[in-house]
This record gives sequence, structure tokens and C-alpha cells, in this order.
Amino acid sequence: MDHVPQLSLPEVCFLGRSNVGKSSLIKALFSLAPDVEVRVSKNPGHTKKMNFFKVGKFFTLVDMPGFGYRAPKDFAEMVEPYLNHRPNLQRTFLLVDAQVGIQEIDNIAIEMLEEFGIPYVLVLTKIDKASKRVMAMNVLKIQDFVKEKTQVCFPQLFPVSSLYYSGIHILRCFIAHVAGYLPLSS
Ligand SMILES: Nc1nc2c(ncn2[C@@H]2O[C@H](COP(=O)(O)OP(=O)(O)O)[C@@H](O)[C@H]2O)c(=O)[nH]1
Ligand SMILES: [Mg+2]
Repeated sequence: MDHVPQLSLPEVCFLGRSNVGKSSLIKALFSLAPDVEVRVSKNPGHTKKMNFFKVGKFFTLVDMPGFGYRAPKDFAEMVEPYLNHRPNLQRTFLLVDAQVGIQEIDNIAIEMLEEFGIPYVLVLTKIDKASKRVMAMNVLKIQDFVKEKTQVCFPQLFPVSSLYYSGIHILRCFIAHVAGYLPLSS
């Protein structure tokens, strides 16, 4: 936490197991700003540190290290204090693979977010890889789960494909909204 930049801008962060598509999603969100370099690795577990991407002078997106396979040993030490003590953190986006739905390992993050009461949003990644049938089944299952088992999860799911940019624009709008730039009421 000593190395986390002291930014006063509103912030949103992206959390999820290694390989779920966090870096790719951030890259897709920045597709209109090609100078922003987001590294996407072929090897899972590549992002070991938090990476802060400033969106002009407006807000910051944070790519968190993945949990699970090849997670850095200090994952909890790094992530928990950040989530708990970052006053400018407006929302956490928890990424779940659309093809497999919520896995045991995802529950670790869900339990942590629920326990600390940190508002989060579920993003379903890689929807281009899931068949319509599997997608429908997983969406229904996850919606039920959110309704029955969670307190601080936003009820709307955001399905995306970072490869084909599906769902990216609406997610950009939602992020702009939670960062305080797209008020819903006039
Ligand atoms: N087909 C497809 N592959 C994706 C998508 N998003 C990520 N990937 C692939 O999944 C792998 C892990 O992605 P990455 O963004 O590095 O995951 P991270 O470990 O969560 O940051 C990479 O090989 C990506 O190319 C997507 O929307 N569709
Ligand atoms: Mg990554």
C-alpha cells in the first residue's frame, strides 16, 4: 500500500482470477485511446502488481493482480487493504468467465467483498467463447445467486467480449456514471 499512488481522482478496480480477462477488458475499454499500453500476457498470472491507468484528468482504472493460479503470495496483503482503505474507490468490477460461471475460487473474492461491504459489479467475460445455451444458463444461475446470496452486488450483470468489443460501450458508460461523470437524472 506504501507504493499505491495517492490519486484523488475517482477510481474503479478490476478483480478476478488469473486469466479471466482483466487486462484484456481494460485494453478494450481503452480501444479509443490506442496510445495507452495495456499488457496482455499469454501466460496466466502475468499481472503481479496493481496497475493504475489514468483516464485523462477524470478517473483511474486499476488492474489488480489475479487470484488463484500463480497469484502473488502477497495477494491478500495487497488487495484487502486497498479495497478497504481506498477512499476514492467508487466501484469494484469482479470478472467471471461466462463459459464456466462462478467458480469456487471466485467465491473467495465474493465472500471478501461481501464481508467488507464493498459494492461490486459482476462482469461476464469472453462471451464470444460461450454458446448461447451455456450463456443463458449461466446468466440465470448467476442472477439467482446475486439475488439470494449477495448484499452488495449490483443486480445488473455486464456481459462482454474484449475480443469483439461486445458490451464494452455500455460498460464504459456505466464506469463513467459510477465515476460521477454521467448523472442519470437531469
Ligand atoms: N476469446 C476471448 N479471449 C479472451 C477475451 N478476453 C481475454 N481473452 C484471452 O484470455 C487470456 C487471458 O486474458 P488476460 O486479459 O491476460 O487475463 P487476466 O489474467 O485476467 O488479466 C488471454 O489469452 C486473452 O487473449 C475475450 O473476450 N474473448
Ligand atoms: Mg492481467
